[in-house]
Amino acid sequence: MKITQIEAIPFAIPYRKPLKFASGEVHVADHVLVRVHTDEGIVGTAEAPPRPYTYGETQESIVAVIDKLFAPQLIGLSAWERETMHARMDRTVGNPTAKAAIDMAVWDVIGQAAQVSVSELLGGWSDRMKVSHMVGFAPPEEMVSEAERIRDTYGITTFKVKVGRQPYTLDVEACRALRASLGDDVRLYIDGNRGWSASDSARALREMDDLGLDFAEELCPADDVLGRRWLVSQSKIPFVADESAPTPADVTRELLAGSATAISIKTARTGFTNSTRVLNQCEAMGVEVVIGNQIDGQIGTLCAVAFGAAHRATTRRAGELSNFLDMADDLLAEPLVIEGGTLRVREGSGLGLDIDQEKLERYRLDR
Ligand code: MUC
Ligand code: MG
Repeated sequence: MKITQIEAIPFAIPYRKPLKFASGEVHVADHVLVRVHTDEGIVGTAEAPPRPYTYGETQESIVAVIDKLFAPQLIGLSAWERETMHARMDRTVGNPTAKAAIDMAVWDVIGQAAQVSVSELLGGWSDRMKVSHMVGFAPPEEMVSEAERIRDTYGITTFKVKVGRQPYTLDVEACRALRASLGDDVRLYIDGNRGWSASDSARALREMDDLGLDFAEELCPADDVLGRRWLVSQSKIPFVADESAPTPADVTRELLAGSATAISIKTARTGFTNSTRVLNQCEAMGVEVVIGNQIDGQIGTLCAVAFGAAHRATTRRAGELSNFLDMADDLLAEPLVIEGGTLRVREGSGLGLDIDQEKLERYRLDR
């Protein structure tokens, strides 16, 4: 089963409600649909979300690196030759979401060929995950009403609160308001996207000590090397590396350096192959993980839940699987549904995703 073509199709779907956080804002899902075609007629699909503030990729750069470098290096290989594919893609540094989308689309091909769901191939632990919702920057009362709406509509009871604003007390106030109105039955944790200094992070954590936060993510930059270690060494809750640990090697470096004590796994940047490596590393080192969200659309979310549900360690915490709720539309023929705070893996072989062709024609930017 040989790879005959790799398509990189840019598309744009607006957000009904933009997501704002310390390192950026997302108003439009300007993603790239990746399709891997084979000579047996099987087509694998995934999506790559450009996050210039996190990885330096843009929609144009993702299309260019796939069209000009990856597709010519991979066409002609058997879809089973995944190590060779990665060795060839890794000749090019960076470009994590472009590589990850190809990796996941190839897994989709393999699942379809084997007539097994990718989630079962990966581990088959469960057919669902509990969902955590991300609450972006807004005045505290709006953050509270958003969390209440999400809880009441979808049954979601875990919230990741974006922090990292100046002054840090604004975020402390928002977290306090969320805990006061949602009560002790919900789980809360925070993500600073490197917005605070190490010392403000330490102050904020102290001032929120009574809020029962589950963990804290990227409060200050990992590049503030000693400040970050100092902060992590005094944190009473697990400290998650997200954008500072986008590769298996970075995960090792951050953990061994004492710059993190837990890891966010995002299939959007490590695909299924390197997410498995990261998960295995974390399990072997006794480090907790959380399934993160790269502000994925429904295709990316289906990939994240396929991986997260497949493993015991990733189902211990709710996965971040709900950002797509804020998009005005999407490309899946059958939209994802979150019910009772849970998202299910798609049944069927491969990833089980069907693209609505009419919607693709409407939103694609290359015609
Ligand atoms: C997150 O967890 O940080 C925002 C920036 C990014 O790289 O991912 C999102 C969510
Ligand atoms: Mg994060």
